[in-house]
Amino acid sequence: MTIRPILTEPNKLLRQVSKPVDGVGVEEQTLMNDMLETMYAAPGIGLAAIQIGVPKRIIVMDISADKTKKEPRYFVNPVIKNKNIIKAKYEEGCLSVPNQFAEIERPNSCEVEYLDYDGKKQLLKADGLLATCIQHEMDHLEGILFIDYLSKLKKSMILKKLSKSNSTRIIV
Ligand code: GNR
Ligand code: NI
Repeated sequence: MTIRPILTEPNKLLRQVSKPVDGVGVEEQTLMNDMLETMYAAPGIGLAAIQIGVPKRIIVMDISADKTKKEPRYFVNPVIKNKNIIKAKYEEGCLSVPNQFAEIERPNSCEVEYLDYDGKKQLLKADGLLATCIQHEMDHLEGILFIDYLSKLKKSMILKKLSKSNSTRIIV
């Protein structure tokens, strides 16, 4: 397994719409292994392939609080089948928007159809953090970041902070 660099905003690739894969083969499984290792190392609770520069509709996730018991989840070609009309607010962050957080409102539960690590079709009913995370990751597949839901002012403040910390990183 290999840890790969995570792309951060602003980066055009993060705005690309990812393409469905033909199925789950060794190539996709290797990518998922690398994505999971990259996510754990970050650390994060989810990662979309585009965040490491691969425009494929593949997501990995682990929302388990106890990091000694890993509960990896793999979603290939995920499709949201149902969204609750009831919404919930969560404080979201993103590895591609480092150290920035904001409350985002999304449907509080959803159903998602996808292929798992073995290419088997699955249907999952998600709520709470899992539902939030799935929707956050599915947005990445469409080139959407959580900051896109904020007011112009809040979004520009975050982008300004990011560009400042980016230039600091280069100096140090
Ligand atoms: O690590 C992450 N935490 C998180 C917290 C609240 C809502 C969504 C997330 S996903 C994020 C990792 C990430 O950027 N995935 O794309
Ligand atoms: Ni993200």
